[in-house]
Amino acid sequence: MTDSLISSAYSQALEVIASVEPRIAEATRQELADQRASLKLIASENYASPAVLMTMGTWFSDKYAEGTVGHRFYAGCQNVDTVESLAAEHARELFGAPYAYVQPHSGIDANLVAFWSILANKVESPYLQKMQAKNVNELSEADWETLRHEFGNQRLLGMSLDAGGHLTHGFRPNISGKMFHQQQYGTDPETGLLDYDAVAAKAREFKPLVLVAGYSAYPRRVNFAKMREIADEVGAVLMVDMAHFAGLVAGKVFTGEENPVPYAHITTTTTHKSLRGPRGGMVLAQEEFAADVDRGCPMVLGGPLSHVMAAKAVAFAEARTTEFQDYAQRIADNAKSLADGFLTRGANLVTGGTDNHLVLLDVSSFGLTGRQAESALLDAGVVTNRNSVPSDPNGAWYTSGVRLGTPALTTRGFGHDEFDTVAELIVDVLSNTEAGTTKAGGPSKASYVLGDGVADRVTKRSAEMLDKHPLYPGLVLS
Ligand code: DSN
Repeated sequence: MTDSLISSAYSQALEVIASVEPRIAEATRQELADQRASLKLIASENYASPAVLMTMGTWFSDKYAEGTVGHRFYAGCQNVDTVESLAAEHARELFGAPYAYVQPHSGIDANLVAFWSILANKVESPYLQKMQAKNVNELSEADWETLRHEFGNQRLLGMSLDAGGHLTHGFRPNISGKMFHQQQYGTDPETGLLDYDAVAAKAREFKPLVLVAGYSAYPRRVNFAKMREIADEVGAVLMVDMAHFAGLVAGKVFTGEENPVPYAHITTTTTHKSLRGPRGGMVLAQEEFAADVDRGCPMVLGGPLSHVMAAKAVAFAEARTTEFQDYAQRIADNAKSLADGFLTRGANLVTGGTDNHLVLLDVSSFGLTGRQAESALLDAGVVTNRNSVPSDPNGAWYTSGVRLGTPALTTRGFGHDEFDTVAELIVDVLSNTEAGTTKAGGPSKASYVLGDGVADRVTKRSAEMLDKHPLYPGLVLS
């Protein structure tokens, strides 16, 4: 697609929007301008292609399609069937998965579908036998009570939030920590690395039904063969949440034992992070779980977003190219450059480095909380998110870390030298930020004072790099 086509398509679309609600058209223009002008380092964000973005803006948005391909609760789903089948087919091929479910609206939804399907598949219950025989109406009150008891009494073991796991991996306040009896595994207190022997010991003692692997803020690769061995030893289902690194799997950077798909019973993901598709989720599964995952909508999810499933198909088509594989490799190479840039300037990184797409910077040596660091960086046009570090003394709200990822700026074309400069700029901001005080004069975990002139000099250096690597080059809005 040529630049002029994209420019005129978006310019005209914004005119149509402006004719109804000009403030939304204006906010949309401003969002592009802001994204173009900032260093986006949020590890879970990216820039989808114009083809992916445009696919989401169509009349597929208007169609209800609860159910699954060829088995809908609404008439007139023939084109949605085409879209969903194609997206699932691309996903199966891309990841080498026996089965793909492309309906989840987000990663959390995908995880809920996975939990549902594991419970439905593994828990012995009269409800399930009758449901499978399509005799749900025959369930007695006692059957339902048994089901509630059995579903509610299962165990899940996942990585703790402060070690890098996700809220849905059994964090107590999250629904996953309430629907299961849960325990969490952490990382080695000295190295910050996963200790497979410790995970195995915990699994042997706790005997979970579900062992969850995968992470949102762990800067290292995981050996999924070892995780599967642990799951098999204790009779657990291995569920892997690869939301953060799906692009590195699709791009064949994570292969062999670092590719979760052949080892996990169920793999979940988002489609918009390193995979660079539309916002959404997906479940990949071994055949034994397929029928239950397929009941995700309407058992767990609302109606599928057909326009987003269409965009997933487009994104998966992009991800099967050699260009995408090159992109995925550059994500990992750039993360190393970023990490080295910090280490040579004396900053502390959780685990001492990275071998995936993210680094976790411990900002306590700058005398700051994660919240203060995140805010000061934003003042200088560097967009990050604060994040807990293992055993974080500042908890999950203020935190002691900042998580930084390379997928988005790698899409813009940043390379080794630019990521080294990004580390330099971040260290400049943090070294010149002081923790503030509360109104009462005590130490504050939120307020901060950024030194004079720092934001200006960092923004200027960033702009030089951003101008060299424009976002959506050729897209000019009239
Ligand atoms: N919000 C995603 C992330 O930033 O990692 C996960 O929920």
